[in-house]
Amino acid sequence: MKRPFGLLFLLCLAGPAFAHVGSPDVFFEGNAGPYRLFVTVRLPQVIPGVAEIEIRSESKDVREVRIVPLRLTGPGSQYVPTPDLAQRSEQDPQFFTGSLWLMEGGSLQVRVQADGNQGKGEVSVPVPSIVQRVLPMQGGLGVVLFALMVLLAAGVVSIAGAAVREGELEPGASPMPSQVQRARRVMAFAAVLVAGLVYLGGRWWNLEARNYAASVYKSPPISASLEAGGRLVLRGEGGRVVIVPGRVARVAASRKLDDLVPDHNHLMHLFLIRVPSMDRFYHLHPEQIETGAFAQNLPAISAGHYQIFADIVHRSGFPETLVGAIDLPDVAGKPLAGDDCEWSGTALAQPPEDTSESRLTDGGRLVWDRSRSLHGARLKANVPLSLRFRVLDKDGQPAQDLEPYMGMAGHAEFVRADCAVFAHVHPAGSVSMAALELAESGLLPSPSGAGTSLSMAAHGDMTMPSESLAPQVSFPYGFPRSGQYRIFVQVKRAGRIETGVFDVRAE
Ligand SMILES: [Cu+2]
Repeated sequence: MKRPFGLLFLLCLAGPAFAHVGSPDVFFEGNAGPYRLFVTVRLPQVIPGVAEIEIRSESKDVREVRIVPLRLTGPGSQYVPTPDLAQRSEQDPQFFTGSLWLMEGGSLQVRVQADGNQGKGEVSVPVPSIVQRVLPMQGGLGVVLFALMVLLAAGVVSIAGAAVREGELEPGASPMPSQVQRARRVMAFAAVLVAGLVYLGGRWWNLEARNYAASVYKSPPISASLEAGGRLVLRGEGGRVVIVPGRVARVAASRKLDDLVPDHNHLMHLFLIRVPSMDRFYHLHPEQIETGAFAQNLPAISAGHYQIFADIVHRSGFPETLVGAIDLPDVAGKPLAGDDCEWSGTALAQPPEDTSESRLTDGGRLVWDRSRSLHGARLKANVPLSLRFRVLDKDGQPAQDLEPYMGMAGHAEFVRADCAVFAHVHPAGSVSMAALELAESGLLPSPSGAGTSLSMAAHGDMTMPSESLAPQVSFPYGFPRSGQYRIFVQVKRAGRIETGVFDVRAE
């Protein structure tokens, strides 16, 4: 009976979770009608599982918040179930929390409805739902279940024996030796039957466990090769996502990248980072040359080992980051064009040093308002933050020439020193902008016309690129785990794309 005992345990087979890369929680800042909300969605490790939702209202006039999960696109996305009431904190009336069951993987959204003195408002936060790992069975539960199984098996065998031996006896009579004999044979048969059932049950359990383990999301790989003339060719596949976990987890067959939609103007955002020093950084936008294949004429690049992160978004609104690496020689390259940009500078300091200022090419500076971002002096992992950066011109004055870069006030990439975390974040948060557009298209416009979530200040006003933006940009994000991070913050000033770089340790 040792084997069935072992069968009762699900092994912890998988490593950490990936959605950007190693950063599965969703951070969002936007407007629900008249109310500005900061929404954090902490994803469960397993699906089905419970997501924890935290909502902070900027103003005091939100009385009630309701939340509900539903699909982002396709069947089910139009029919909104009855939302749950979020709990309002007693100590902090601007803070609301709630738990939501996520029943399936794939591209979901969390609808947030706020009600208060200024009427109702609604916003929708896209949530890529993935299986992060297989949870092991708790030891105590395993022992209890094993004991119950032994009791049940022994009970079945002894009941079968007793039925044959004593079922037809008159009260007070003893069983005949022939009945005892028959009972023994029946008990032996029942024992074999029960053992067979336990064995088959174990097989079924293991199959389920294996299927589930196969649905654990891993960042899909991308391979890169350098062709003559400095042309980089990339080939990738999508990751596997459980669509409907049930008796047997169904894993989506969408391994092909044949359903991509542009995310802030481009099908792919490609990041090349020289590692381990992180002293070279390129944000490029390759063209699709065939299904799953992209090509990019490289700018001048100095030789080294480069980490590749490539952001894409599927038609369903499900974002993925493809991960790879390539050793590059010195590439003469072509001049940068369009939205492409590069940065080169100092290597990551060892031991790690925090920085809060970064020089820009024209002598201006990007300054991280750390006092606003940090709770206390130290930056803690897993705490939702609004990281705010001020843009100063070369005279130290707030820059007046900030303009939208790919439709937004800024773009930030958070990279852990070992590349185990990569997140491409915007003023609206860690959500994919293409998914956010899908989420908003499902919302009814508010009567005032000011209803949808994207404030133009946060988003950057695409209709008036000539008008300059406020000289600051903020990013809602939480460092998913402790470690040394480099943050690349990108803004556009007077037609020039500028990158500021910040180093920080999260604890
Ligand atoms: Cu971006």
